[in-house]
Amino acid sequence: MSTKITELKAVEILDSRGNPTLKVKALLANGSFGFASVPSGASTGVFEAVELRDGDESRYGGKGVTKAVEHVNSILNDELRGFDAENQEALDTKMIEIDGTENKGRLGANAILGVSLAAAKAIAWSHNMQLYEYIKKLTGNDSFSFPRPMMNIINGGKHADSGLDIQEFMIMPKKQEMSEMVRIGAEVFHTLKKVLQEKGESTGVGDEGGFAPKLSENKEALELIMTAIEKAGYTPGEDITIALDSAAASFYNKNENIYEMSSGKRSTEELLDYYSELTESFPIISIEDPFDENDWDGFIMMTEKYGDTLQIVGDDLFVTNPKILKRGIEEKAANAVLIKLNQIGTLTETIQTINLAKEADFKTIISHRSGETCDTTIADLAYGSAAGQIKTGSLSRSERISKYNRLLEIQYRF
Ligand code: 2PG
Ligand code: MG
Repeated sequence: MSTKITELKAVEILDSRGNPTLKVKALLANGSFGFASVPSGASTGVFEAVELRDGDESRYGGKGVTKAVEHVNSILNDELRGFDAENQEALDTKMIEIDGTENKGRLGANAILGVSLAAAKAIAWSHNMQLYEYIKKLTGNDSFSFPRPMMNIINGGKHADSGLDIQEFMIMPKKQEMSEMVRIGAEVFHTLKKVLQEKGESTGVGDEGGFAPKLSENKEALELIMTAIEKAGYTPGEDITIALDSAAASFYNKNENIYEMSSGKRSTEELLDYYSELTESFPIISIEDPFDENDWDGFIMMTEKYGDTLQIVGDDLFVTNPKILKRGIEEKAANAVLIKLNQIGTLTETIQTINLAKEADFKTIISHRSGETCDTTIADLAYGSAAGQIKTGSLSRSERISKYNRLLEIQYRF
């Protein structure tokens, strides 16, 4: 039976922050279909593909996505009806051509990504494959692997009003089995809640489900996490290591070329010293976006100095864009890349970036956005592409847990 597209349909739904996003359905001639919901960031990189929003202040404060929905239901549905979805690369290339811009700004990367993923899921179903099996085939990989998670248990930056400059304080349990890592993460999360309660701190959570206590210094957050790890019965550094996402663009003053933190202003060099202090005091193995995305010198300096022992991750820096990553590889501006489907807007380009990174011995981390739905595509992407790591939030809120649960289902062959 044919795998030609018979219908593409999008609707406007809400994400985990209560903001509109798209859910897309792709229907094939053989009766198979796939659904995909599109995530949305808050600390977005300047060079990300365009997330098309209506800008009509009378609906959702301008955040509606009816234009992007309409682009799926009219332009993409008309142009792609009869197109064989079997060839993911041809489909994604065709959408890029129809859009006609460098940054997917006409149709919207949110519209294009929704179709790209819904079609991939429909094809996987057509072949009676799990999505991760299909993704493995697309990546040309020869094995699956469970990702080591980065679990964001204290939220700062643009994801909470905790007052912390660093956006994400993450724990990384060290175990072979996914279910063990999820269990350890949940145990530490619950212990941290008790630690915060005992100190009279808030246990409300931020956008990614981590706690958002009002703290003034990043070190305080790290100390609380160390206490929670120990109280939960684990040894920091041995059983669990720490990863940070500074999302430094959010505290960078472009005009003065200075990082404005709650503990004072820092130049690039001073910020680098601050990170070195943190890594000496805590078992930190990974720092994401330690500098602003335009501060390439900072990234290069850090990679040269600490790249042998520390994972330095480009998120806003590379925006999952193979062209920008290529520059990063040539200039040795990091040694790892964060992978977000909606930063680039198609499955094909996302896979190109993953493969490019792997060829250059860069580590890859598949990531959620701070605005999510319960769509679990990234769990399959992490396992099927053997990316090595996944960043999908804390151990609370269903839009975060859904990805961990999907990985558990994969482990249990459920
Ligand atoms: C990040 C992400 C996800 P956002 O900076 O890595 O944690 O945040 O989706 O807001 O860009
Ligand atoms: Mg980031």
